[in-house]
Amino acid sequence: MENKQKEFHKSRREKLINSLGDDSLVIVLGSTNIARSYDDTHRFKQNKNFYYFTGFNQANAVLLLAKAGMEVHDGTTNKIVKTKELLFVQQEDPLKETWFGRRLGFQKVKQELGISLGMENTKLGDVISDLISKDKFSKIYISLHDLHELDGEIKDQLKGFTRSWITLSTNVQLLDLNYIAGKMRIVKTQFEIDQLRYAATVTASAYYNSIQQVKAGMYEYQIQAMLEYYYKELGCPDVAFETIVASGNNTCILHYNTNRNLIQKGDLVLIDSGAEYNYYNGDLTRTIPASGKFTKEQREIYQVVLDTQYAVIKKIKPGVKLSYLKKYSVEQLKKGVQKLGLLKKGFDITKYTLHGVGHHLGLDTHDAVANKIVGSNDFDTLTAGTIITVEPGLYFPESAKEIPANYRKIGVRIEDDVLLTRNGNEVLSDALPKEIEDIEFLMME
Ligand SMILES: [Mn+2]
Repeated sequence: MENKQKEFHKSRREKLINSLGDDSLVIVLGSTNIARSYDDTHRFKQNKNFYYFTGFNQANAVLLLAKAGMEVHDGTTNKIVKTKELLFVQQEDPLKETWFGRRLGFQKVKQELGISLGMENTKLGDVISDLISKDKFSKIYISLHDLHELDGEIKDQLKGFTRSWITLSTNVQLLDLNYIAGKMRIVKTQFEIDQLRYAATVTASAYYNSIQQVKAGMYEYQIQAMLEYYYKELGCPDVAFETIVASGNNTCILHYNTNRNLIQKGDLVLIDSGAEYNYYNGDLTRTIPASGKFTKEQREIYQVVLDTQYAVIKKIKPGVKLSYLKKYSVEQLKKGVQKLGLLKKGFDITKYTLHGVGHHLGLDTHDAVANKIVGSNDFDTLTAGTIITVEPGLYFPESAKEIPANYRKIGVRIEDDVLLTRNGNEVLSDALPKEIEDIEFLMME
């Protein structure tokens, strides 16, 4: 791992323990492999909080942190050592490594990851019992969700710990790590901004290259294949989430990702996708005409969404609330639809806007935030260094009988990734066209 990245994760561990007292022990659980079918597993994804504090992407690992230090037996020197950070990793195993991939090994933890001490995860159970029995810690931070979902080697190691809760919890406060980790993750460091900028740039380039090749007669998944080819070609080995390529009436299904339909002449094609770079995510949406030219109706709806997106982005600067942006976005969309005269007076636009205006973006595509809570919570007010998506949409499905028939089967969403700067904002995906003329130009044969 590069020094810059090591420094970043180290700074996160230090910030976390410095915000806690000497009486606190932090247990950060990594992910394990999840079954897909028979003996096949899903592609391994590290737990995002664990990644944030370690940068380590192998399975069945656990990080312990304590500001006051932990006294443990170091297997390498055979001495009792005191450490503020301790990473448990999988045991080296030549046979398993031949089948499933290399393991770091506990002795390389310090050199490779910059974490003071490494140990084999077979010792986790004993170390935790020992630390707790010394009565030094009156607060234990752990993710309740991850603990509940726990599986594999770590589950076995933590059996004693979870069994001890009945007596432990009357003496020790068990606190959810997700809340403080989420609060930290909301404001991005320069290192994170660099990763997110790269993810957004690669995503934008892949869209630029793919949009030019879209035609009626293709299957939705063929567009997905092109996009994801360019992500990989440009240095992003994975996607942020399942790519959405929706044509025709499918544009009105928000998380449509079956991508199996044949694209028809005259369809709109809505593409919502993102490249993942170093675990950081891009998330863009463009809506384009399959035949290269928007129809009059598509153009009208598209322009309302585009004008709304511009108007919302203009409002983004430190101090603005995400809940306000959502309200403002819906108002703008409503005004635009009203002007077109598509609906009777007193209509409910939210039937057609369906979702909020955007979300925080980071290690998670919907980043570690309770974005449904509005009002005075920690995450609603945006500050410099936060990154959000801005993605207004209008969706008029085939079944929307109160809309004139030629305006149905039209779903439009336009999404960009926006960084809050000290005085305003910067659209990280600004290079990707979204004006009607620019898209039509790009799609010209
Ligand atoms: Mn999004």
